[in-house]
Amino acid sequence: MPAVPTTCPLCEATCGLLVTIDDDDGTVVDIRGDPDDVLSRGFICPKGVAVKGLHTDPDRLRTPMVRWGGMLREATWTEAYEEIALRLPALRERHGPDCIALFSGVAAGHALGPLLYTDALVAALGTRNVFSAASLNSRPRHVVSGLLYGNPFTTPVPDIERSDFVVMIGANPVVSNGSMLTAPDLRTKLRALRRRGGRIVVVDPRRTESADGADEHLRVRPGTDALVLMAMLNVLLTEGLVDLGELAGIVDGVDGVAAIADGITPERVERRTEVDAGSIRRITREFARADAGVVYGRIGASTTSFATATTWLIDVLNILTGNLDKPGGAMFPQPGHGGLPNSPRRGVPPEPFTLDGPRSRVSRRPILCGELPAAALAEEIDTPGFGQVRGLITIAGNPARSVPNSKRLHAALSSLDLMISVDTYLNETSALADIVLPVPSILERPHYDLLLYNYACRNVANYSPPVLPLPVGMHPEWETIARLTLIAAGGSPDGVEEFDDRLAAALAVREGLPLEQIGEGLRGPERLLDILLQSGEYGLTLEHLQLSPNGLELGELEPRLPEALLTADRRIHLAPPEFVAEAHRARGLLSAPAGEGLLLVGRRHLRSNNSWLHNLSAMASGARRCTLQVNEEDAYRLGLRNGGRALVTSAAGRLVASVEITDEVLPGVVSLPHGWGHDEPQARMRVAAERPGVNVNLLTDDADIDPLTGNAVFNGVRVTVVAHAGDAPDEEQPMPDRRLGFERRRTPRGPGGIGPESFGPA
Ligand SMILES: Nc1nc2c(c(=O)[nH]1)N[C@H]1C(S)=C(S)[C@@H](COP(=O)(O)OP(=O)(O)OC[C@H]3O[C@@H](n4cnc5c(=O)[nH]c(N)nc54)[C@H](O)[C@@H]3O)O[C@H]1N2
Ligand SMILES: Nc1nc2c(c(=O)[nH]1)N[C@H]1C(S)=C(S)[C@@H](COP(=O)(O)OP(=O)(O)OC[C@H]3O[C@@H](n4cnc5c(=O)[nH]c(N)nc54)[C@H](O)[C@@H]3O)O[C@H]1N2
Ligand code: SF4
Ligand SMILES: [Mo]
Repeated sequence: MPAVPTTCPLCEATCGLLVTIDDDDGTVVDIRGDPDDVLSRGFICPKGVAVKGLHTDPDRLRTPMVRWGGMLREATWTEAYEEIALRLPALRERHGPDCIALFSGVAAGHALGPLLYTDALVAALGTRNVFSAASLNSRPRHVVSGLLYGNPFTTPVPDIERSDFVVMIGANPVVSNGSMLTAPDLRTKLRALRRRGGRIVVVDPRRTESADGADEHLRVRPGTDALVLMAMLNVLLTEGLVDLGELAGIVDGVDGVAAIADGITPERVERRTEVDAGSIRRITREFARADAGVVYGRIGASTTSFATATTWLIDVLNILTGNLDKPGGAMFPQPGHGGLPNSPRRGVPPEPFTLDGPRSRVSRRPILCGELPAAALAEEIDTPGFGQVRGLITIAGNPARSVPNSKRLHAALSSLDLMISVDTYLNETSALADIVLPVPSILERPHYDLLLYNYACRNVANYSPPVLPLPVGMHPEWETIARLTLIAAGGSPDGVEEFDDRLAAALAVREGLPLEQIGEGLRGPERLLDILLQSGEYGLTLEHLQLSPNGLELGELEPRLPEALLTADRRIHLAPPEFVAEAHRARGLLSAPAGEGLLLVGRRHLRSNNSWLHNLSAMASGARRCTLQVNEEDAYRLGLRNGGRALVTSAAGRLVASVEITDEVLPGVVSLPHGWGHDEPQARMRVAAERPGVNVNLLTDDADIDPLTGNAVFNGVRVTVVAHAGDAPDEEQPMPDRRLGFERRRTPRGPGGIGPESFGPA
């Protein structure tokens, strides 16, 4: 039986999979890690195996659905497009182009169709109401890169395989498998780092699986990291530890940064951050003296009220210790494809990044990277006036569960005149749509990680053709988006080939390539990819990648400064006034009262993928995961019982969750994972609905954003918790999650959950 290599698109690690197909009937026999994969070398996590379950899931959509008489019913593609052609242009005619909004979910960043065709759809819609998961996730990162390096997508990535000191702020890569850091099997990579004498410090209010494996864990008060980082900066500056190294010739503004840290000593921030001053001092010295160190921040750094200040200060620390653009520090990958603003070898350089662009209609939120903050989606729908959103297209997302203030958003989505979703499932969002268009399974489409190779710990390129042929009656996702584009442009959905030819020609022109140089016989995303590969740094073609089915090694990360800088003068201005102001705002935490109640933070689990793997029993079985973690001290004070229920209330809403008492969270902190709440009656995720869990975004607030970037705030949300009558239903009984750390520090309570998850090559 042939084993076909492909790439797992479920998280950011881009692991190679080997899919064994039955010769006789073409069914998937099994999936294991690909030992020859250029990046993952055989590593796979349980989600990679679950690609088979996703492929065979009977709930996965295989035909379009159209709402007729209030009910979503199976329809033909022709019927679905007729319905769209009838309603979309008419709606726009009536209310103007901005009345149709588009939301791209995170899965759109892991699939060639949406990655390469959504821009054309946006252009055809002519709307400014464009939203994506980026503003739930990484907008502060984009803004910091934009002002420091001249481009929002120029992202420094920890060079984890050569580093000897890593400070992780609000990241849990042992579970998430890395974010804005494409590096399969981070657990082994972090272990190797320690084995070669390096050190890992985790800064997190929860004792996470990554903290368990680290040398040190600083249990920070949620939302106060900027103070810890300013105190580190203060130590660097007052103890003469600043050493810009190679960066000395290209960095300005050190004085501006020094002013921010002035007087913010570790001792001064200790009470507010709950991080011991002695530890901050010692760790800063160790970090500064390390041969190659890196501070790395992810979701816990970029989704608090002070996300910009935190993200900026992370880069400042890397720069002031000379660790930016240095092997073992924070480096800029050079992917195999061009067309990227971070590698404008040919083609048109990007527009200069600015924060002075347009703002949203209702709350004057910043429009950045061409997008409004997702936290403004509900208000743009439910606030009347010129430019009000009346129609929405969602692609590969579940905003009804992933965007703050779900109650408001649910009401807003339900009030739309037209909603179209392109998705694998009838999830809690697409279930509200009028027309739902399905997409091929992961095994039925080609793959190349256009986005994630920007974050890869090694430069690689890996193209995977479809493992299985497209089934009869299924359309490739790029064609679906192309058809929506054609309708939005006022035409018929039939001219896909001609549209695609035009798109390819335009891309070739933009990338400065002669048309005759484009791979003969190619169409769709493969042709566009071929163009981007040719315009890339290594002059690759799709054919090169086809000859290397396990991927092509392009080498270790190399220093790229100053070439990679796209600031007007090719220098790094370390202290833009906007960031200085944000840091001043964070300094205000020192004098502000700590406030009442508890602070809510999130968490991720190995067998979840935001909101959409819960429909596979292999992913959803075992210990309950959607529990409210509460420290023993708080539980005692509040009269909460393990396995009992708690009413959690925030400024935005309330919910009842089952309680898990644990010392994993600090006193004063509670934690609920996101992506649960599979209780939408119209959804079709039957396995997920059996253990729905609760939707944490009923508690998060769309009014609470990181002000400079509009990014959503998911961590450090103020809540009150009181005991709620009754026990959690039997199947809701919480049990501690399995520990995935390097060493186990305690035995889990309860009967289950013992034994590490199966990691490593099968
Ligand atoms: N298994 C699995 N993998 C995933 C996903 C998934 O759902 N499941 N999702 C994918 C996606 S979309 C992303 S963006 C990445 C995210 O990847 P990560 O950022 O590595 O994952 P998180 O678990 O969100 O880690 C955030 C950490 O921040 C901590 N935290 C919360 N508030 C604060 C704070 O104020 N300060 C500090 N210092 N820490 C804080 C939380 O306790 C948590 O441990 O994971 C990706 N990978
Ligand atoms: N409270 C809280 N909320 C959060 C977070 C948090 O930490 N805490 N994290 C935030 C973050 S970092 C993110 S990225 C978002 C994620 O939230 P969203 O961006 O809304 O994405 P998902 O919930 O992962 O849902 C992805 C959907 O895409 C579908 N899908 C999968 N593959 C494809 C494909 O190839 N094509 C199409 N068309 N559809 C596909 C899946 O079936 C699923 O329904 O959530 C955010 N929300
Ligand atoms: S870590 Fe797991 S989910 Fe992520 S790419 Fe690898 S196999 Fe897929
Ligand atoms: Mo994300």
